[in-house]
Formats: sequence, structure tokens, C-alpha cells
Amino acid sequence: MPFELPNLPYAKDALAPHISAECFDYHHGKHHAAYVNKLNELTAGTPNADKSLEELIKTTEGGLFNQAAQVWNHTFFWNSMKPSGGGAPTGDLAAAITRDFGGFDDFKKAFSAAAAGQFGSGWAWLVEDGGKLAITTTSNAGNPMTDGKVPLLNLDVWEHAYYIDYRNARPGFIAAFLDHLVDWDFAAKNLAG
Ligand code: MN3
Repeated sequence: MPFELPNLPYAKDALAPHISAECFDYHHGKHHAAYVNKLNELTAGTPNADKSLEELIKTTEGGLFNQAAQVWNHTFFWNSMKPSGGGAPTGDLAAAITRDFGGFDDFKKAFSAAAAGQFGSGWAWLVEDGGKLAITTTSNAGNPMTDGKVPLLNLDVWEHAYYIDYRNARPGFIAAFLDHLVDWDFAAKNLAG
């Protein structure tokens, strides 16, 4: 099968108590795996089986887009976090956040509000858009690459991302992501391109 489920970049209990091993059993082991399996079904025996996820995201729509984007979005999300992450970025990324949001606290408020305000299933993103940083949200499987933006980090706000550990309290999950999990080195690497 051309598309494979990547391993988590850390042990499944490494982000506890903020994200539990049980959550990863479902979110990575069931949800992410299902997107990979469905993408393999949809592309089997077609030229799309030889394309990259990025190509599929930029050139398809409907069911095929949904599966390809969800595979990419989840791998990107696992890499947007690390054990003992969170806090403020440093270096060029910190300077860009101050330049474009006014300061790190202003960024946190804006990102939290966007992530909490995404109605229904979707994603919150920090992106680079025409040389400036911006916060955006997408519905369902949406990915800002389709609008020419460069993803720097993302946060899954589908209910399946937090219901095991936070039940309905999405804001608690968002706060844990920003305070304890986000990997600013990953975002800085994406900004540097
Ligand atoms: Mn998810």
C-alpha cells in the first residue's frame, strides 16, 4: 500500500496527562489509521496512488481530498507537539509573532479564540501567508495549503481529539496544547522552509 500510517514521533504516553495514551490509541491507532486505509482504497489501481499527499491535497476534492488531507493534517499535528513543549518561542519566530500579533500573549489569545470558535470539526493553524504570520481555521479536513499558505503548526479541534481526556471542554485542551505541548522548534523549522 503506497500510503502508510507513520509512527508517533514520541511514545503514546509521552504527552500525558495532557493527552493520554488512551486518546492516542483511538486518535492515532483508529482515526488516523482509518484515513490512511481509506486513502489506499480510493487510490488503488489509479495514478493517484503514485502522488504525494501534498499533490493530492492541491489537486483533488471530495472524498479523496478529505482522506489525503486528514492523513497529512494528523501527521503534522503529532509533529506540532512534543513532551515538555509549550511556553513561548524564541529567535526569528518569536520576533515574527511579536511583529504580526503584537506579542506572544496576544498571539495566544487570538489562537485560543480561533480554535475555540471553530464551529464543529476542523483545525486551527499558524501559517505564513505572503511573508506574514497569520492564524486561520479550516473546517473538516481543510488545509491552508490549498489557499497558498504555509502551515507552521496545527491543532486538531475535532471532538475525537479531546473527548477522551477533556470531554466537551475544548478550551481546556487548547490551553494544554499552548502551555505544555506545542513544539515551537517544529514551527520555526517550517517558517525557515
Ligand atoms: Mn483528528
